[in-house]
Amino acid sequence: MSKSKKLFDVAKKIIPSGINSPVRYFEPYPFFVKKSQSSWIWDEDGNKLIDYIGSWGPMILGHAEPRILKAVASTMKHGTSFGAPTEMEVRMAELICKIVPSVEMVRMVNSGTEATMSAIRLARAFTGKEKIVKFEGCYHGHGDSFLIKAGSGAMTLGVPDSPGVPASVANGTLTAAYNNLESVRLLFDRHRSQIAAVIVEPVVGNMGCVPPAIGFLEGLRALCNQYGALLIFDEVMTGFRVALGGAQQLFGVRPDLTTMGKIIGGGLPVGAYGGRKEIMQMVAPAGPMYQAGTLSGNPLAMAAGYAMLSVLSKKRSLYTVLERRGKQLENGIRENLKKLGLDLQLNRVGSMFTLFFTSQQVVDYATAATSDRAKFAAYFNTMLESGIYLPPSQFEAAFISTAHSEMLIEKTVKANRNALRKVFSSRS
Ligand code: KE4
Repeated sequence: MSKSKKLFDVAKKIIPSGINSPVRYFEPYPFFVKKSQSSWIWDEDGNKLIDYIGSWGPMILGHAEPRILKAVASTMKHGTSFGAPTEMEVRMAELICKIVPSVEMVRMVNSGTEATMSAIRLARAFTGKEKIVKFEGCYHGHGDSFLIKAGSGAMTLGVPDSPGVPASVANGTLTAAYNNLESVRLLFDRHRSQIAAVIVEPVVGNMGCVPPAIGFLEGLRALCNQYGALLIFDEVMTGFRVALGGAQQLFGVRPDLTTMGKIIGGGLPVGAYGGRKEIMQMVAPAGPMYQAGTLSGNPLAMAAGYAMLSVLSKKRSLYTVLERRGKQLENGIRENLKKLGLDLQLNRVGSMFTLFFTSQQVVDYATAATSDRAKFAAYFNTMLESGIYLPPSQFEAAFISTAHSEMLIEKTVKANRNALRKVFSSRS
């Protein structure tokens, strides 16, 4: 029996499904990771895999990046947590405000979920209104207000509306269709003075990768201005990923608040929310809106995050490399689809991508949901057997890092061709 299987058999008795986050699960059981380096991870049985998950986004520079490891190692000698302010928190806030176009003031938290929960509480406090608009298939963490037609693991498991969320909370969340401004306009017409904020993944990762249609983000900005609602860009995944300044830099649309996570922590638990100073000044103790956290701004997390953002901000050419690798992978997969006569959909924005097993162009939840999950599962397992680790769910984005060389991308393209041939050869 494999070591991963042995670990899984113990784990599933004492941890729900044996894993600490649903998206990590796949049949018959997930492998357990022993170590990582660059674009590689090794499981407990010595299998070496090219990793396109990268901890679900943070590992944009690859695993065990020396400058990040050094920053954490040198920091931990002086202690691991103080619960009091440190210089590194100031330097981190300065760097975030310098990098992210719309952020004038920022508060550190410990996860993307904390960031989005805090951002909507702040929007409600600032506007005095109660309802929020989210988009079907978008995922903003597991806060009660967001588990309404949610994406990511909730969509994968078929529980987009989780039990345990009180109706009183669910009623405060209105849902619209992504890339459909008319569906948002209708909600504003009906609930005009009650909507505090629209929260959106400016490039969706949690239905799989879905880019914004031309004019969509600009349209949301205009509607929020018209009706006095705040526009919140959830850049937990896109922040520092699709551009150094995130999707708001890439598409030139300024939200009122931005939520951040993943890359910002360099692999350690960090989230953040920030935006216009007049809004952020409402956050306690400067203002009345309460939000707190024992480990917010933790020294080790700040050291890792600051090292990560410093590397990204000092070497902007890294984004050119990410785009080049993404284009190489896209061209290779499109060539495979053409040669095999397959009508599948590849969506990519920079180093985020998803191959959808459907012939429909994927622009929202409804079109993403037309994907053939059984075929995707067969593809995922075949790629895994070839040493390529992709997200186990059709409704997740995969990620390229700067550590993914041209040679590794070429190897991935070859594995993609063989996997597609195998999955569709049994077409009967
Ligand atoms: P966390 O609480 O997992 O740090 O962040 C929540 C979150 C918020 N907003 C966006 C756009 C996100 O993508 C996420 C988390 N993404 C998932 C992957 N789809 C994290 C992986 C997991 O749930 O284990």
